[in-house]
Amino acid sequence: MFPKDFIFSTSTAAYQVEGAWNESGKGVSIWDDIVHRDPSFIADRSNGDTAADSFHLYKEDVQLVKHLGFRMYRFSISWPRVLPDGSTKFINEPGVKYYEDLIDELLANDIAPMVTIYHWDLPQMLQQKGGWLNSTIVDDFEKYADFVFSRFASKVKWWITINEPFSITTGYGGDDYAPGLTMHGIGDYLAGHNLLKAHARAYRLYKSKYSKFEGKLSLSLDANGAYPKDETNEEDIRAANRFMEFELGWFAHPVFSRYGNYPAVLRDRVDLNSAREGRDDSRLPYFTKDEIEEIRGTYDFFALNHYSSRLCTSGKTGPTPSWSRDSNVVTSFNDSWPPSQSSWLKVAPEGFRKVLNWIKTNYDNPEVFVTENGFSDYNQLHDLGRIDYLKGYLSELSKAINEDGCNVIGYTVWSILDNFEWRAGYTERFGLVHVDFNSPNRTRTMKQSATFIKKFIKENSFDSNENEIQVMYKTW
Ligand code: GBH
Repeated sequence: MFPKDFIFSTSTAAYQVEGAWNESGKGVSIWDDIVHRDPSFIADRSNGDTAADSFHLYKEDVQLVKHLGFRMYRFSISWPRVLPDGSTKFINEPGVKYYEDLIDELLANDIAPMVTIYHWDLPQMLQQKGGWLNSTIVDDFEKYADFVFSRFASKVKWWITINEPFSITTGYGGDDYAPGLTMHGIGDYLAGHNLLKAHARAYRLYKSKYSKFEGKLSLSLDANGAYPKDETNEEDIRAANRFMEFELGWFAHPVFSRYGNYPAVLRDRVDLNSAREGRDDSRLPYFTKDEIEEIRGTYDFFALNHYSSRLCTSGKTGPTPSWSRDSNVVTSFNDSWPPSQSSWLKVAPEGFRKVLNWIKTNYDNPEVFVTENGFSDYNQLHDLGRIDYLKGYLSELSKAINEDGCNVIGYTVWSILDNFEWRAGYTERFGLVHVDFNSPNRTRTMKQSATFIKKFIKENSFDSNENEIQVMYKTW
């Protein structure tokens, strides 16, 4: 089903699995801050203080990754674990050592590390001066990235600067994530602007200072698939494309398109709405010509996080002002799409193929690495929903590669382990491996999907799996 050198990977993020939130000199992040200050921010009032305890159990995690046959492991570095107040003035060597040990353990087991430099756990000290809203964050991030490269570039060949800038903006414009600000239609665009600049800085720094290590860099962009609500309605077709431009194009166009900068439809709509609201300036900041050039082309591959899809029709929704109001797209789900434990995640595998083709068409068929894809259950070992999901999404991925000519080089399951699912706490579980969060040693147990994926990776096909899954289903 997949090319010979295709890479299967699996992933986690620091705050979601490590725990040890105040151990060995670690500083406080915006997630540590919000879960302690406002427990009601999290569905089950839980937090990541201990999480899956991967800070202590990383060797066990590496063995699980290896056992399932993955050739790569994507994890993130906690900024405040290595630089407690965010700046390079204070380096927390025990924190640095944790990642050195993890990387060495992976390499000793023939697993390539893919390192995410920023997966949402901003040092609280930087949030105190505005976090991603303050343009000084661009320098702070560049220095942090420089530090990370200086310590790890000789061993790590795959880098993600920033995970899901779109999701990060919702922490400033929609209160979905820390820091939980609600500057709809303003804070989100400001944060997005600085996130793009920060990514570009880190990328250019690597190319000028560390290129001898020949690493590959990108930023992970999250995108839903978009279906016109009525496939025959011209306006719905335009709405679906507008949704793609607003969610994915917002960050992809400046980096991956031929001319750079924000997508025209985003620029035009936010400018127009801003003027209508009587503002002097657009809520979406402008890049200078130099900035457009600095950001354009800062990638070695396209990193895509994809989970689900939306039906799109045009119409007003959300507060004024807001990103959703600006998009003029109303989204919904098709009733026929099977649910997961997450309200935002319905199973629509063809949407995956659509997104891959959209990237191929719009950005000149770049190399794509799928850096996240996965399904949430509700604390199960017999996770047949996840097996169906993976089957569906892997099939569509193989069609995108083999029939459509999309240049996809790797695929990552989110996640190897059940972990702290941000605002959902431990109520939504994405692991191939179950974690007992009530046991002091955070017992790990393989779910049925772990057996499924192991066999699939080994045989590069579902064929023999088919029978086995049915047999397993019967025994249970
Ligand atoms: C990823 O985000 C993250 O990178 C990862 O850390 C996370 O654990 C995983 O997916 C599963 O969530 O509730 O309607 O406001 C995926 C993209 C975007 C999905 C924001 C949830 C909130 C939608 N996410 N979205 S809603």
